[in-house]
Amino acid sequence: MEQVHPLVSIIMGSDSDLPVMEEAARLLEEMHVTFEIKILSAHRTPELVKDHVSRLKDRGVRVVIAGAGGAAHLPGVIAAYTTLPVIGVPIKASISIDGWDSILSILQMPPGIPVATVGLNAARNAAILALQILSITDESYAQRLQQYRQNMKTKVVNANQKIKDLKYKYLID
Ligand code: RP5
Repeated sequence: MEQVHPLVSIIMGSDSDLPVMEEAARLLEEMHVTFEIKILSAHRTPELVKDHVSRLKDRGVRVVIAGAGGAAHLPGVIAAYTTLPVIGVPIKASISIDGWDSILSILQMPPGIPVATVGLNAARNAAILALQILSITDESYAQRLQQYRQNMKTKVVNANQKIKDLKYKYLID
């Protein structure tokens, strides 16, 4: 591993978000991307958020993935303290109104401080997007993404074979 610093910072509002956000960590691990994981809350530890996020760029971090549930202001607050791209993951927390509170508070940032928002609980997509951003300057990540896509393609092709194996009498192929 070349980098000794994290390229991606994964931040979430509570340890209750971890089961969802671990999907991002697993993908980054699989793709050999260095990362850190921090639990920081925009309303419970606001000064820690400011302190951590304002140092990210100098520490070599290139992309932030931020997940939160409920009235999820954490990704927006992080975006306010850095010019690094922030990818927001809305999380369906236990207090959630079906996830909509989180989706809308991350997605509907007022003009000027955007958060690139993925789908509900879609932490893996956030990690893929982070990898795509990193691959602008490092072709090796693009190659790993191509392999990842190739693996997905193989799975779909194999799934079609399973349908053929069902051997319906009236199925026209
Ligand atoms: C948010 O409130 C967190 O991101 C979490 O999704 C939600 C609930 O937090 P806990 O009460 O489980 O700590 O700040």
